[in-house]
Amino acid sequence: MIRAELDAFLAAARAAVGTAGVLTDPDLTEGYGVDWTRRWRSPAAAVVRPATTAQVAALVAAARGHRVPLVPQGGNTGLVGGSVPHAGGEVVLSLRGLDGLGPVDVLAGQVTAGAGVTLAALQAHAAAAGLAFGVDTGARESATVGGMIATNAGGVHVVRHGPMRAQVVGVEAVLGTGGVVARLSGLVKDNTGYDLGQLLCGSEGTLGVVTAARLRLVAEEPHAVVALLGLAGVGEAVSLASELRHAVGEVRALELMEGESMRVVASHRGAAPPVAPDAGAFLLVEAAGRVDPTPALSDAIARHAASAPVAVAVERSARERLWRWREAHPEAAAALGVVLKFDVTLPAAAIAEFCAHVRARVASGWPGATTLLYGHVGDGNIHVNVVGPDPDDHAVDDSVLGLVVDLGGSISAEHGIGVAKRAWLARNRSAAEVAAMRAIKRALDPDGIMNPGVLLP
Ligand code: FAD
Ligand code: 2HG
Ligand code: ZN
Repeated sequence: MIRAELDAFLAAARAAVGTAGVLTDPDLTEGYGVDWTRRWRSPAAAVVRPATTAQVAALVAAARGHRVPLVPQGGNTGLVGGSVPHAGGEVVLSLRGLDGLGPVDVLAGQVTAGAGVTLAALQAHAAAAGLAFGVDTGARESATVGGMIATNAGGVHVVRHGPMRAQVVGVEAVLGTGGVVARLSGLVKDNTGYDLGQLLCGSEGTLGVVTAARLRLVAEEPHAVVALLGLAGVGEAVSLASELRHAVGEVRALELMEGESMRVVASHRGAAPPVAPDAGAFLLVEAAGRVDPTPALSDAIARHAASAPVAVAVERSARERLWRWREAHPEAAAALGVVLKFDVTLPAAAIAEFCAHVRARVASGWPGATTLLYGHVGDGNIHVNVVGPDPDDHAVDDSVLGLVVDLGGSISAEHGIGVAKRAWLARNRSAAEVAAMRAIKRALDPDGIMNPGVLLP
């Protein structure tokens, strides 16, 4: 990018958001250029922090005028390198300042939230009105509404409430054209042409900037129970997950932790898991509802897994202690070094075979590497974390993602494509699909300023 163009953009940005909203000091911008995994880092030419939709519109117009590439950033918890610059010279547009939360509309069961509202703040706001938000993830303290829409985040409650797109009733956004689209009226039925809000779900900042959203809330589920079971292997966990889901209507999470992975977490935490430390696999099941689901879950476990060691928790802090064994997996992997992350979905019937083969492939190709396998087994979503190989060794990607494609899976379940899986998109989507995506990109971002180099190869 030409320096004079950047300077002209920064002058326009200062006029739009004020001097304090434009950061150029490398000490202040550095953190915005490194992602959560520490795998992707590249300095931002500047960081701009708008607080209103009008300011975002002015910034996109200035970026178009001066051909300055923008990287939208929320909580910077994304795991595919899409939230930080990667070519050098991009301006990071930090949306965290758009953190307004409207009153909960109890009648409609909806709320309007700014793009910068964190998941934890949204959850607390809904709970104060006696409702709940349908998505939950381990990144709740930092991940934002805008980032979760842009990645179509999944998380631990998809089996019950669906992913982020299922919560989105409408979106307000500034497109790459500079046009502002706003559908925050909360109309659940609105078949007036293309659904632009849904198009932005999973668009990873490549089509426009989400500034706010109208979100569906769900009924509060005041009674909850969590069970952690030790099982012989991944196949047993997949079968039991399916049985429990059919037997207990209140199931809202079904999480897998392969045995070797749990032992990495145990070593990281300096403690043994509360059941069967040598198990081949662990299944965490959570049920929740307006009436206590504990008897129904206990009955189902007695029927389908009578001999499995199990720890059950009803009281909130005890439930959270069991959840820690699942949620500590990403940080335990990160503590070992830079993690190669593969967030994949497999058909249920292929999950056990995939887990066995992927572990064997990594062990034979990269001796000494550590592999963790865990995820949202109720959705067929397995997180493969590999630590040890050079992050730029794309042979690991070929080996792991090749197996996924061969088994009929998807190379991205919930984290997106970003820069990490860009070269692989065409292995999972047809030429016609990629061409349609490119046409949409050209139409909504004609100057190619929105997160260039992300998602599309
Ligand atoms: P960022 O990381 O800032 O950005 C992510 C992408 O969205 C980037 O491409 C960025 O350009 C774009 N973007 C951000 N804000 C906007 C906006 N306002 N408008 C347009 N584009 C925007 N993900 C899951 O799906 N399920 C999980 O269970 C889960 N657990 C996690 C646990 C941990 C410990 C961590 C670190 C991450 C986890 N994630 C999970 C990944 C991550 O939290 C999600 O992808 C989340 O949706 C990213 O939100 P963010 O605000 O941090 O977005
Ligand atoms: C989870 O489910 C997240 O814990 C993160 O999606 C997965 O870090 C990962 O690979
Ligand atoms: Zn996940």
